[in-house]
Amino acid sequence: MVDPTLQSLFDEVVARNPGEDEFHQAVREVLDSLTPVAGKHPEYASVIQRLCEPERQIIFRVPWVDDSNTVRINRGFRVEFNSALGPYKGGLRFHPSVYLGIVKFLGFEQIFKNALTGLPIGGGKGGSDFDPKGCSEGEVMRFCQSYMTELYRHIGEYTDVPAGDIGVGGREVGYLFGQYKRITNRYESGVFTGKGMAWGGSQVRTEATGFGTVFFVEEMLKASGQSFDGRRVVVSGAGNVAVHAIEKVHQLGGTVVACSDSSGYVVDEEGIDLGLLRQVKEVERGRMADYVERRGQGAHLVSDGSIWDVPCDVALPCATQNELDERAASALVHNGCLVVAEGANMPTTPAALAVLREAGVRFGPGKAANAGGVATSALEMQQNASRDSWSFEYTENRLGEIMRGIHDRCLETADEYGMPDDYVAGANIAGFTHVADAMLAFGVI
Ligand code: NDP
Ligand code: 2IT
Repeated sequence: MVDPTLQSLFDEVVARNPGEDEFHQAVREVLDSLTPVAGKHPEYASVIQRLCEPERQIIFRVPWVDDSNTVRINRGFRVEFNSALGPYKGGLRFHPSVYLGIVKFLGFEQIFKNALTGLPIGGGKGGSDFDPKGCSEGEVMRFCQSYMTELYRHIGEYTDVPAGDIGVGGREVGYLFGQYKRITNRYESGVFTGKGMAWGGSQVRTEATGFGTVFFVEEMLKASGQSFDGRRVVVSGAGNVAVHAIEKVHQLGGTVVACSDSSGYVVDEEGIDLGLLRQVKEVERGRMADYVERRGQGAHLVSDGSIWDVPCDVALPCATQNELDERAASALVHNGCLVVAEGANMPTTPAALAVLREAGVRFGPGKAANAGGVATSALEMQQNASRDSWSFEYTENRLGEIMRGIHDRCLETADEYGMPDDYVAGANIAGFTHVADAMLAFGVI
């Protein structure tokens, strides 16, 4: 890091949070971007230090009973990172890899992402090391109910508003919200987002992260005189974000030729068959091999390679953190990739980002590119607060406007600080200054 004050703040974060590699990585990336800000505004130094310390961290036991009557124990987390702009807002992740360092990296990123949306939401994240894979419906329900039996006392529509993330979709949100309602005896719709349409959900929330990412890339392409039309696109993952990114790319005239899950990736030169993919992944909760088997000739599965070896014009990592490494970035550059944008949170390693930058590949960081999900969550909260519900078309237009606004804010901020076309710097600085100004106004709290 160039700035010695920022370097010492970073060293302190590492020393105070040992072993939390992903959190260090997320902090480092933001602090790296803040060098020009720290030079201009020394008054922000104490804010940066406070921003790196969550306002509150909750870790709890989640006991549940599996189908064979065995007691199982998982660990639950909720990190309430920053409430300068609104109630803590951010998803819950259920995945065996979850530990405090993952929840803190996600919560930290969420602060800046949420600020970028321009909507009144603070930053938080939560989850558990529970693995829903292979669990029965009853086991997932009992786990969710036990998790909420502790979480309910910490959340509320004006306090902390969770939503989904990896391993937490509509089914889990239903069980979680249902248990909250039962324990509190309140129909408090605004306490959770990503709800079903029959019980307070918003149109477009399910699609929002994937759609929003593609809207963002559309703007990136436009900024260099291009479009999606006729482009080859690779999307990693096959979950909520990936599926809706694929849908929107196809609507805009591009072709998604590969997608993946943790069992491998599929190449389908004709374009991924979205109907079949959704049937396999969302209805049957199957694997990529099931897609290939049903799709027949033309599609093939690669179970031990990197999806980033598939040549493409646009690459959209939509699975998980650090899935696109230096070697993958080199392969993308070698194959002439024009744009990489993060549908997932922090999927690109710092070394990979350096390779893409060096080669002049346009890069959309997750804080900006995937902000459409949480932005639409904030629209869901607005609808809940006014006991209203908007049409699909109106809500999608709002999402499109928000994504174009974020795109332009990134470029304008990057320009203002002398780093044209650097979306990473633009997103980090614009998000940071918004939160920092609110924190300065509040005094030392
Ligand atoms: P889902 O659980 O719906 O899907 C996740 C997908 O990524 C699955 O295909 C999964 O494969 C794959 N995946 C997850 N972990 C790994 C891993 N360790 N290695 C390889 N593949 C993996 O989650 P989402 O689509 O909701 O989330 C995807 C990403 O987008 C995450 O980074 C999340 O934080 C981010 N995001 C999500 C938002 C949302 O609104 N849902 C909003 C903004 C960002 P498998 O099923 O085999 O595990
Ligand atoms: O990473 C994210 O932005 C999300 N998982 C969505 C959070 C939300 O509150 O909608």
